[in-house]
Amino acid sequence: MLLATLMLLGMLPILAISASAATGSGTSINDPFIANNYYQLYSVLSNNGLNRKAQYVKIGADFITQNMNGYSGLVRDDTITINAQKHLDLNGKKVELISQIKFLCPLNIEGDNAQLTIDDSVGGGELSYKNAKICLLGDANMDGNISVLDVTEVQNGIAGALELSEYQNKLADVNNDGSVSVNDVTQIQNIIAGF
Ligand SMILES: [Ca+2]
Ligand SMILES: [Ca+2]
Repeated sequence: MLLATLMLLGMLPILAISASAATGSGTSINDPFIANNYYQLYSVLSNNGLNRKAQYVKIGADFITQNMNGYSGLVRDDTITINAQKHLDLNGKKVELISQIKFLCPLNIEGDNAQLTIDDSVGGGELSYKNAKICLLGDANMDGNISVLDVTEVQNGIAGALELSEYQNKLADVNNDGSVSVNDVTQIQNIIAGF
C-alpha cells in the first residue's frame, strides 16, 4: 500500500498551544520539536538527522536559506530525504527555501511509508521556494501523488513524445541511476501496485 503522499492542508485554525520555550521532543503534536533554522528542520525531517525520531516539528522563527555556510543557498549536501511520517506546522512563520543550484529538491519524499503533512496552526505562514521545491520520487507529472498518470508521463518521455523538465527527470529516475529508462517505469508500476 502506497502511503507516500504530500498534503498541503493550508490554514487550519487550531486552538493555540501554550508556547514552550525549550525545543520539544517532537513525539506528539502537543510537544513539537521547534525548528528555528534550516539545519534544525533537517535534523528532524531527514532520515540522517540527529532528531530523526521526532515526528512533529513546528517552525519557531522566520528563516531564509540564503548565505548559509558561505553559499548563496542550499546545496546538494543540504537535501533532506524523508522516509517516515512527518508533520510540519508552519506556525504562522515564513520559510523561504533558496537553492544555490537550480532544480534542487531540498525536501525529498521517498519510500512506501513516507508522508509529509504541512499545515499552519496560526495562519499567515508561508513556505516558498527559489530554484527549489518539494519532490515526491516517482511523481513525474508533479501532481502530488504517484499514479498511472506518472507511468504514462515517463513512457512518453522515454519515447520522445514529450520533453520532461529537469525536475521531472529527477523525479522519474526512481532507481537513481542518473537516467530515465524502462526500469524506472517498472519501479513506478511496482510502487502503484504496492510491491
Ligand atoms: Ca503524479
Ligand atoms: Ca533510472
